Amino acid sequence: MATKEPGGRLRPFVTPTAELYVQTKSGGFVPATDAGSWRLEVGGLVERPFSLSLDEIRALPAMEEMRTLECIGNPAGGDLIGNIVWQGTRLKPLLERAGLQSAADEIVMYAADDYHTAVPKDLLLRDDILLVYAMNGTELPKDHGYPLRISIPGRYGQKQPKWLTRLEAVRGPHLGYYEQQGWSNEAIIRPNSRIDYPVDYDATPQGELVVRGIGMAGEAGIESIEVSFDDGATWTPARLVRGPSNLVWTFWEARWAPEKPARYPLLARVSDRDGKTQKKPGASFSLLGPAFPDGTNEMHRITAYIVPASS
Ligand SMILES: Nc1nc2c(c(=O)[nH]1)N[C@H]1C(S)=C(S)[C@@H](COP(=O)(O)O)O[C@H]1N2
Ligand SMILES: [Mo]
Repeated sequence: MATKEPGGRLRPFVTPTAELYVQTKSGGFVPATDAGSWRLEVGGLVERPFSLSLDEIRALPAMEEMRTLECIGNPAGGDLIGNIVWQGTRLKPLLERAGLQSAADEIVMYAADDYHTAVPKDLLLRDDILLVYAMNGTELPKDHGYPLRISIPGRYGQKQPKWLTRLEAVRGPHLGYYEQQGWSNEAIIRPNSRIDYPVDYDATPQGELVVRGIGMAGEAGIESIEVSFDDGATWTPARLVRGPSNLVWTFWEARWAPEKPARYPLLARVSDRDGKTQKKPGASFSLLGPAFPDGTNEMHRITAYIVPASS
């Protein structure tokens, strides 16, 4: 199963590592991390601080899970999203080994590039928080966080540091690198979707088309994805191809036979199982884009440019 992307290439359900977007605060800068001397420290308000080498982490019980990663700055229809099979180990036993003091309410995650961000300690104590050392079956590449990153369900990438070096239990609130600049401190994934085919303004011959795209919601999961061929006046339910869990994007498709050659405004919208849905793109202007500060729930709008079949 694959959707068309600009240029007509097939988009695979699992994103090849080389095609995953890279989002790093200091542009292309990648901190030098020497696996021999690198350690993960667990400290702060804990009973028993300790640190582990990469080999010690790799020796812990391994687990793997497919999860979609998305940037809070991803605009409607954007490419700052990908779906990866991550390999690593569960964090929870390590936090239990350290013993969080009751005074701690947040855990700050520090990284080798001086990135930092914090989450409530109860979130990191969940069973499904992963320390990740491989993606799609191979060691993390340098730009994706070698040697270690963290995977936290339901949150945008902002809350999931690459090049992780230290977990520090604190009495919060601790505002992280992006949070200090006004980005959401929750960074919870909002319902979002993209239309991949037809391609915005690409001359598309009239006929029966299979309109395709992706949808993503938070942990609530996707209830429905609908597409409109008349800028939201009427909606058609799309057929969904779901991943193995709510943490994975959903592919969607809908058949459409445009009546005549014309330009049609297409919209797609996700509704999640908590009743949240997407809103029509507005005219509001923000210097940092419509995704600031909470991530966008605006629908992706494209113009399907339908031309006579013979041309
Ligand atoms: N250390 C560190 N971790 C980081 C970042 C960063 O700049 N430094 N950027 C975050 C953001 S905003 C996103 S969206 C994801 C992107 O991960 P990727 O580059 O592997 O796609 O990494 C997150 N983890
Ligand atoms: Mo991001």
